[in-house]
Amino acid sequence: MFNLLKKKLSNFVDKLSKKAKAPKQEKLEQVEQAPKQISKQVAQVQEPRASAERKYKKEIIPVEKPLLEKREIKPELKAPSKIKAVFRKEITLKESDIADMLFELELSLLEADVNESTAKHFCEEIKKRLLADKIPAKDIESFVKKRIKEILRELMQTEQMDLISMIKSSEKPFKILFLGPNGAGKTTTIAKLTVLLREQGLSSIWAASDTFRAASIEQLEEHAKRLNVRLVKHNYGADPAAVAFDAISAAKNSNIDVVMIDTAGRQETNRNLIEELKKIARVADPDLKIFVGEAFAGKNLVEQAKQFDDAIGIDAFIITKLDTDAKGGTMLSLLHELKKPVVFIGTGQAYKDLQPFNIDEILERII
Ligand SMILES: Nc1nc2c(ncn2[C@@H]2O[C@H](COP(=O)(O)OP(=O)(O)O)[C@@H](O)[C@H]2O)c(=O)[nH]1
Ligand SMILES: [Mg+2]
Repeated sequence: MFNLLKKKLSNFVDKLSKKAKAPKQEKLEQVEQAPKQISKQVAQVQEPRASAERKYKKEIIPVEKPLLEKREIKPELKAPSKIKAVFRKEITLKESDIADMLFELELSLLEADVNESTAKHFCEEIKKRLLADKIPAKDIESFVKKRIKEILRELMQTEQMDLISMIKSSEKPFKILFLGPNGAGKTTTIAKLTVLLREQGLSSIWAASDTFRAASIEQLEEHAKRLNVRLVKHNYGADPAAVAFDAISAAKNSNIDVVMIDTAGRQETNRNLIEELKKIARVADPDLKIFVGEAFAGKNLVEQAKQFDDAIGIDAFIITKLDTDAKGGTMLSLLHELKKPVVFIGTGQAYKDLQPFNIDEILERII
């Protein structure tokens, strides 16, 4: 009886709170959820393999915290160092004091998707520098932790890139070519970046230069409709470079600030794709070539980014899907091996989910 009453009451409260929701709020939510819905619709029409891939990716459930616990990273002082620490203000560490700690550090880097060669290099460098450090005897643990982060930050340092001032100070139109594997988030990122630039008073036009993948043009068209952005498109199978060329001409004629060129990717890089992208780059002569990759793609992504860089040249990265359980170590490998700035990170499927990159937040997830 009591349970029945409780259930009725909760249904009633539910109904009330639904009614009370302001219509404006609902509209806002609809717009914010748009990329998610569009991707859903697109997935339904895409070829079976692609939608199977998509389904697999959707099953990666976003979590608040990383799934793996952080490993304990602290030096284990052996007897001689311990004795020294009692009598001196500063001590130097011995290799045996930090061997276990470096092992744990290497494991946590690997678990966070940092690739093997980068993880090894980081640990070697940290070892070299820690052994040379004079460490305050009272504060060994916190000093070492701080120092490790400092060294990592330094090893991954790239030049800063302020995309907005770069666009504002360049000749119009500013042309951005988006590159990267299939499903990495290029199309969604274009929509997100358009919203972000619009807030800065910058207008955009899109080139639907992914003429390869089923439903890619419709996906971009849906976003264009919702965001009221001009889109230049040809048919499937058309020359992607010609689409880019037309979008640039349209931007010049209409005094539009930015041209964003969406391109096709493949899971595996192949010659045709590289040749196609090279041609787009030749014809469009972009001011910026952004490689879009997923945070959990790991080693493959670094290899693919290197191939793209060799063939076409990459200026910057946008790393997506940091809202999933990915710790973001892929980014450390990319930064270290390719030395290009990360201009933004993707943190969800809504238009607002594009944020500036902060290396400390990523390091905080890992160590
Ligand atoms: N969770 C999450 N999903 C994203 C993010 N960026 C893109 N996606 C999703 O990833 C899927 C593929 O994106 P899409 O833009 O079509 O990739 P493209 O093939 O590189 O153009 C879509 O379902 C997007 O909604 C992100 O930052 N977080
Ligand atoms: Mg796409």
